[in-house]
Amino acid sequence: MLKLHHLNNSRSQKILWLLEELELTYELVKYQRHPETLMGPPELKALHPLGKSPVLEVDGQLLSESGAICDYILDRFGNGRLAPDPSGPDQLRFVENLYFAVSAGMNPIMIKVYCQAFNLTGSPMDLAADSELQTALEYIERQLGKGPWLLGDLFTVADIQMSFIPELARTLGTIDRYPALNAWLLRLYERPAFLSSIERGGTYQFSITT
Ligand SMILES: N[C@@H](CCC(=O)N[C@@H](CS)C(=O)NCC(=O)O)C(=O)O
Repeated sequence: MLKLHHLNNSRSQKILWLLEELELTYELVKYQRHPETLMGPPELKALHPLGKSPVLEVDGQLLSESGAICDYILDRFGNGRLAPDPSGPDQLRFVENLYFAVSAGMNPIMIKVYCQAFNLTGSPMDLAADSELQTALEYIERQLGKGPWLLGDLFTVADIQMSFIPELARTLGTIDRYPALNAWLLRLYERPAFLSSIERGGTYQFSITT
């Protein structure tokens, strides 16, 4: 039995979307951010020592970290869907994208978020993070030159995971200078599984259309 512990307006939306893409049966447990601090509620902190969302519960066992959750779901339930042929030419970039989306791609965003919170906007640290963030966005933009998705014609879980980076980047500054990336996000939002994830999870304020 799969249960997704889902925080509103968070990267947990990506896992919800992945579950919908794979048409899996799962239970959804919803948590709401505090309206002012935006932190997760105490129930989420009590659930898992890391206190973050998403958390996937599998037959009573808990798995935190969105990257690990994606890996687990795809390994166990993917049956080759949403991924390239592991021995084919796209596998290396696929894996790179998946890890980048939860590590180096997110780091400058988190640094900028903290700079904003602690009145360090415009500081050397903020500017360095901004430069790293532009590199990340450029990396996505360049990959979209060969087709509708990051791996050309093949839609994969990397598209889902990576979409969180420009969505958050937009809350920190403009992403208008990346036309392919903007068109890709709009294309992603048209996927039926994305729409059902919104139906099930509720509004998602990081969508570039909100
Ligand atoms: N590296 C973790 C980060 C998880 C994370 O920071 N989740 C945020 C939402 S995007 C959260 O739970 N925030 C609520 C809080 O910190 O109280 C992952 O990829 O799952």
